[in-house]
Amino acid sequence: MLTEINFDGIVGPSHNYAGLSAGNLAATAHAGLVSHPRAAALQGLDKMRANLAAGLVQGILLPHRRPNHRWLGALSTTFDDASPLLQAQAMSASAMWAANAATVSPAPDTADRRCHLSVANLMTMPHRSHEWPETLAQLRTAFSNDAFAVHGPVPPPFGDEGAANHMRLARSHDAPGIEVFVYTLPGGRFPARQHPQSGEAIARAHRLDPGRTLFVQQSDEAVAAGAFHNDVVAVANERVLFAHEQAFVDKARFYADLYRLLPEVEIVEVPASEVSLDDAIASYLFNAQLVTTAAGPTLIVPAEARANDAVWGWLERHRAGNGPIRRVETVDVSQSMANGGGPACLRLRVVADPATVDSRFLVDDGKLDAIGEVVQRWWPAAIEPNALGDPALARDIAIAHDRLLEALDLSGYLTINQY
Ligand code: SUG
Repeated sequence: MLTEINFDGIVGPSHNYAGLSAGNLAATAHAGLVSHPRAAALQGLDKMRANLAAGLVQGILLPHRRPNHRWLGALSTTFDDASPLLQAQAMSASAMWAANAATVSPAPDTADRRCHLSVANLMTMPHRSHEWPETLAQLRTAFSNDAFAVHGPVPPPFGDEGAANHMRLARSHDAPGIEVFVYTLPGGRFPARQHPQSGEAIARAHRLDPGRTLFVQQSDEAVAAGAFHNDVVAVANERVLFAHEQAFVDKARFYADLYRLLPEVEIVEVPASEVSLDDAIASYLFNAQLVTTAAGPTLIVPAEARANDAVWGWLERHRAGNGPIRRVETVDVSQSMANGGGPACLRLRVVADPATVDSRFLVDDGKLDAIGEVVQRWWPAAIEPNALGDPALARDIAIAHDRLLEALDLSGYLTINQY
């Protein structure tokens, strides 16, 4: 049976605050702070436990091997000889934000009725541009069943940041959907990471019906205010679109297209007069997991949303007014939030039959406990910003990674060498 599975990225042992993502205001503001990889990974595991308790099917994606010696080799250097910036880029734990791993089109939307996944090239940010080969290896392992088609990345210079800029609306997860590709255009204050050509290429690769596929431009003011991905200002689930008033350039046309293609759509728009773009971005109200549970549509927001009076007030009024979002849950992912990654960034949604997924990538409470034990034992408690180039730290991180893969019986998964 087709169901939504959330695959969360396990926070890797090298989690740090190097301030590498221009336009990501949280990451820039926290550059140089001491990070806490162990706490970060445990926060992520607790979020997954809460999802399991809510009756959701939960999967994982693995942290990547760090430092990335292959990438440094392709740049004709080594970890010891590299500049501090290259060392930080090679050490990045940014693969934890699984929403940037790939774009996913579930089987009911595709001409061949397979679930298609395209790995994201993440080419705009150097520290993320070397994620895709290892992500692709994981996707090819997790989704090797014929029910899936896994694609390589869109070639540069077309930037693609995966599901963070893609939304799907449908009567129910297992019904044919409307797929929405949100893009940004260059020329603004911050880099435009999602180019329109990427979404167009992915829609072709996934064999989507052009009549049920929309391409929508994110507003420049949202990018300028720090919405470096669409999922910072909008999220969709089944019939519900939850978005900030200023998220899109031409919302009238977008909404009209949605009403035409999916008459039962419910658009929940938050007006700027009630929650400013700045409040929305600082609190990550929209970087929530909007999920279907027995209690109805549930919004899983970061604790920062509760701490913001304008945001929490809006959510309370929405619930009191019987709006489509029936429940709001908060989670503590503060270690990830400080790098600009909320609950939605940490997960990749895949609508599929869980029986067709490699079971090593699916978790229950027992497996989360086992992962927690590895994290407690092997993940560094803290990383000082100036320790990122320390060879002893690099060694410890590699050992921690080995221990996790052993615990999950995934030591042998293939890494694709694209260099
Ligand atoms: O790409 N942060 C990530 C955050 C990604 C959030 N994902 C979604 N919105 N779906 C990024 O900007 C910070 C790393 C650093 O600066 O060291 C970072 O890469």
